[in-house]
Amino acid sequence: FFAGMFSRAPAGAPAPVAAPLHPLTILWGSQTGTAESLAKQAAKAASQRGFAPTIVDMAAASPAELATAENVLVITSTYGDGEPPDNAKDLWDALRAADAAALPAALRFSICALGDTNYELFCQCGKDFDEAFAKLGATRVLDRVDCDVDYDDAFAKWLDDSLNALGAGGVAATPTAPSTEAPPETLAYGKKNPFPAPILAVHNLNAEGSAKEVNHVEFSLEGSGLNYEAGDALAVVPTNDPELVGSVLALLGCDGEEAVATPVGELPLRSALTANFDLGKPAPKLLATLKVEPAATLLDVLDVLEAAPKPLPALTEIIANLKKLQPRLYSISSSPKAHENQVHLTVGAVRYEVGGRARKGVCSTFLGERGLTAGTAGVFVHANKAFRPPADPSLPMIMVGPGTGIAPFRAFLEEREATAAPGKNWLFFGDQHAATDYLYEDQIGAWQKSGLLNRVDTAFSRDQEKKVYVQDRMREAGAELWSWLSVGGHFYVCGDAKRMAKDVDTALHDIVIEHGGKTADEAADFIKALKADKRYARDVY
Ligand code: 2AM
Repeated sequence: FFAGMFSRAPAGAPAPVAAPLHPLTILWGSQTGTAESLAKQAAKAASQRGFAPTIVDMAAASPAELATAENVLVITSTYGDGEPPDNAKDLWDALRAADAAALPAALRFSICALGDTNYELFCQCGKDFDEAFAKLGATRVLDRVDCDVDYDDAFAKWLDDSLNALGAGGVAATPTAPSTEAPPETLAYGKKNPFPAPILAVHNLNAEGSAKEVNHVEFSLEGSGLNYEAGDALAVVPTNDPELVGSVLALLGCDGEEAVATPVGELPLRSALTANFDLGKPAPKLLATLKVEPAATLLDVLDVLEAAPKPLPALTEIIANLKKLQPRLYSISSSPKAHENQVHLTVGAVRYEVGGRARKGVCSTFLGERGLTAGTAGVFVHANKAFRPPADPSLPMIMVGPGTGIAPFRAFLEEREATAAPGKNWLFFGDQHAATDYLYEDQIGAWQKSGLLNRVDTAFSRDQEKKVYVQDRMREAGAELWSWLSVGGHFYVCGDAKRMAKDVDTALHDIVIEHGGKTADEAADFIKALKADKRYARDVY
């Protein structure tokens, strides 16, 4: 533990020859920037502990280079359907290829996987890398750690354990700088201290008769010191539906006044269930505590409490097995240059019925139903540096954003309007029906009139017998799409990762083949290069 102390020179002694620094490669795979920022944190901690860290974007890593590394930390997220982040895809493919070259046993690695237990293929990308590294012969120095959305503690422990494991054999700790009297810190607004943002407006963007409910939500950031850019996401701290809280209390046989322990101290049970605990998908340890077999029909904590044999275990035991209520991330739909001190979201309300009970998406219905009465919601900005309008304002922008996927493109277009960017703009939008689901129709129409939007293609899937999707519109306009790409255009996709983004990607490949006169392999290389040039960016979920 104090290994570093021994290498430190006693006061007054001549300075020792510096111990050689341990090289450390920190590989990150990130879709929304979390893994990237954790890689930076890891580098900082590692250099304080005698490593010479290099942060490597997986998009820039090849198996051959990797084979020359000695110590490797891998931090990667998973998104959509157990898929690697876009910047990790090529390395993931290469390491899992049937003919992948072996990695040396001298390559020692430790993997931190980021994920969300609400998804079936939890942390799949991290698991895949772990398996591939081991199979190719590298040496795992620590069991992989899979982090849920509440990753801070698990990540910190993984990092500490990993550096210990990799540094075994005596790493020289660099002496820490002498501490000066630190002024009392006022905690800035951010993840650890969300800003209670006034909710200025909430309105439904769909017309009466729509099957959808998408709300436009406006927050004030005045006085918060929070800044964002078009392309960033906003994290919103929701509260649980009071009716659901009431049903849970009833099953627990509690009136809500009982004091319980929460991550932020002792609170009355009702407040804790409202603001601190996740009443959604139950943790496996809650099922075990309540002696309930896992089943696909158990969607939330209330289902499990209902299914549990009675009498239930003690309240403290149940509470100890609840997950922490997490903030939800939404792509921001405004430009700060168009709305000073404001941030806007475009939030699709999640509602469905299972087992005779109406189910509600926690944050989407919190904002839609109770946003205005709550008056404020805790928010912080989640930067997404990989999703930005072109750095060169004269380059064309092609945006594919069906449904709530329109959100960041409203922000991009507002940004381009506010900065009088000369580049051409093309929007693909789709939804069920033109009459009820054309989100931001007025604003889009005004931009077509003003010339900001050079082209808009809509795909209203259910307005005719045969379904029409955005990728169909792309194919129809393939020649022009190719011409925009060949003059340096940027291509953006936002929305559903599971189907839409995949189909759009396929359409893009087909267009490059057909109109760019390329073979399938050449088209794949062209699109890889687009990604590497940051001209193909996706915000998909
Ligand atoms: P659908 O629900 O009528 O099938 C936004 O939700 C729009 O995306 C809807 O019009 C929806 O159509 C459409 N959509 C569904 N699956 C899609 C896919 N694989 N690719 C593109 N759009 C899709």
